[in-house]
Amino acid sequence: MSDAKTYTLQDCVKKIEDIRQTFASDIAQLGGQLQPRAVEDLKVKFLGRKGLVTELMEALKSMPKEDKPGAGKVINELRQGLEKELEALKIKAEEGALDQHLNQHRLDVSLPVQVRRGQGSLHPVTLMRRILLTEFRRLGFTVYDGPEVDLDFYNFSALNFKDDHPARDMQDTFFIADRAKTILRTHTSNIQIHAMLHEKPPLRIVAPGRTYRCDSDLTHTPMFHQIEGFVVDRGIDMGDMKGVIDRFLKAVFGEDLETRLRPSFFPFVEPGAEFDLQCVACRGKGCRICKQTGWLEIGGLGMIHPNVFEAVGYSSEEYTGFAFGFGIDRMAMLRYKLSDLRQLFEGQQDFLGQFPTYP
Ligand code: 2U9
Repeated sequence: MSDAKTYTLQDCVKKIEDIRQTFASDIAQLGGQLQPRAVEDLKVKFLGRKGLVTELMEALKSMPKEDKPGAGKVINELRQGLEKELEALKIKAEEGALDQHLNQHRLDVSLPVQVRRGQGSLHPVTLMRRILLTEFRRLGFTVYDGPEVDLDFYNFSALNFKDDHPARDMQDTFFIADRAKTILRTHTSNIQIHAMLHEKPPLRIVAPGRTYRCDSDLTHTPMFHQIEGFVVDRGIDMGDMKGVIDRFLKAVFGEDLETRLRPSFFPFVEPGAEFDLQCVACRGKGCRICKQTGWLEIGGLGMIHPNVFEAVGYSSEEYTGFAFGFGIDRMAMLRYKLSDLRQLFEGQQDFLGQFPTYP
């Protein structure tokens, strides 16, 4: 809220009225055709992390002390009211969707049985992972796996995340109940820490897998897939890093596409950068997919931080290395021209059946 200083109980009540009206008109706009996804989108708009009610709760902090209890109470009532209404709408939408499905797929139990064994197909994320791994194996990388439930040390401390780093916050990381040091990994870097502790350089490793963050909206799912890789040896430099990224992106998306690096920060690398690929849809001309920039943001990379080497007992005087990471889901969306990330996790046969049986 830009006018946070002058925000009073009266403003708050007025804002609540506005939110209620917006909510009512959003529902009216949905009309009779209520879809579960539309209800989910409404939930994000009003109760999500950046939602209208959440924003109002934030404004509470800057209100005069005497107004806070009253405002807190009415905002809470609003939130509980919306939660209840959204829950009821969700049930209604799901029932509607089920009725619609049953109407479209009427089953005549008197028909003779048809034995139809579908051939099956691979999930787009599996296809994308296999394509990526094929290219990385060609470049001499070995594929490693590791635990999805792991200790803080392998996911954070060994990767140079300080104790108060925001990524450790409850909002980002799923903690396993009663065991604060046990978490669902937030990236696949933990695999590489395990690998470094078991092996000696030279290393050329890729680590694909499921990762978990406490995040859910149109472009984030609580579980997503990442692939990370790294090379550790004597004399590895940024030229090696740029070469590997450029080679594998060209091999996967097309030899005519350029790649570029932009400086960025990650605790486990120094220097760090993000890497972009020329837009696969418009080949760099500028379109809706690349937001007219001609470039797509793909992932991050950098030279492995000396503190990471120290944490696993490698000499940072003797060895250098580079590491990179990116999302497999996003890459699958680009490759298969998918518009909605959530389709990847809904298990709808109509959607999944469109993909091939091998890459
Ligand atoms: C070790 C040391 C360094 C892996 C890296 C990134 C940069 C990165 C994100 C991009 C989008 C993941 O899918 S995403 O959210 N990753 O930007 N990852 S360097 O660095 C490592 C890994 C392991 C031992």
